[in-house]
Amino acid sequence: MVASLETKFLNQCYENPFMNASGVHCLTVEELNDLKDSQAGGFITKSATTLERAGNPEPRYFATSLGSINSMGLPNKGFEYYLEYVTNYQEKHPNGNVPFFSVAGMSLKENIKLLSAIQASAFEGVTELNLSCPNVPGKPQVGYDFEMTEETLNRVFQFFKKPLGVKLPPYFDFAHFDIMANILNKFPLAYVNCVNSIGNGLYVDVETQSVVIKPKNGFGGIGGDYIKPTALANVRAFYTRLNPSIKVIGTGGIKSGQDAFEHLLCGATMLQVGTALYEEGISVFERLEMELKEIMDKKGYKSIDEFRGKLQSL
Ligand code: RRO
Repeated sequence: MVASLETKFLNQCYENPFMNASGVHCLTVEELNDLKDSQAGGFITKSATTLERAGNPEPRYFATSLGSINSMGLPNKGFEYYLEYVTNYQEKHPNGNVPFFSVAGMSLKENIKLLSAIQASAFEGVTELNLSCPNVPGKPQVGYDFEMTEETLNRVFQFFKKPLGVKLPPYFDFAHFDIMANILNKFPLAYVNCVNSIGNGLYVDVETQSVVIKPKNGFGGIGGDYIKPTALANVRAFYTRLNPSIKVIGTGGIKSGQDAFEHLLCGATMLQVGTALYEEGISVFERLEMELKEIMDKKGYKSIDEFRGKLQSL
């Protein structure tokens, strides 16, 4: 195979565009080290809140034949745990790609506090602000509140000078793509990550006539095959609307080289894998790379840059 998957993202060079999606295989130092030792090009931590959280009651993740439903409820080891991991990593690998650091405050005030602490820290890597957690009872997603999104970014960019991306929920209407892109284009964002899970779906087990996860009477975020067309639409919609300086990370329904190729064609630069990583384990990255290279070889592409974003219209 001759194709190279090398990917430049924010002045860093990654061997390939694949990463875990935040939340999958990244809760503990052990899991993060598994990702470090895997074939993934990069990796990201579980979204952190100020204090450790146990998350929602179990069962809180369920795999179906077409994907997954989850209502984890933001379980995480707390901000300091992950800050220590990423800053230690940076010290030990001065020329390496440090992990992305995901944060998800439960309020504007908490987001400001978390990002201020990152700004004041030695961490030089990429921070992802999660504006789209669908699973905390009583806390609507910031990404669906346009005024709150703009206010948040206004406040954040008054002091935050390090590379910052946002994790967005899926949008379903051209009016919403336009409104959101107009807001995002006002800020020096490094990237947007499209998409988080489709919020508040419901899976029914006919056998037991029951829901399959315990929190929120079975409602939860949908991932996997179900969401690929929505993810591709969001990648494409933002790729074609955002300033070229704002990159797009594609997340949603990537479980084969073809899925990855489709996301890249729509304009994604990095690719994150959620449900498929959960189901297959970290060996998924090796398979995805092989499959993507095979497709590129067949089509005669030697690098991703030759086809990224070049989706044809009819
Ligand atoms: O922890 C979760 O329940 C969760 C989060 Br923070 C998120 O951003 N997306 C998701 O599907 N689950």
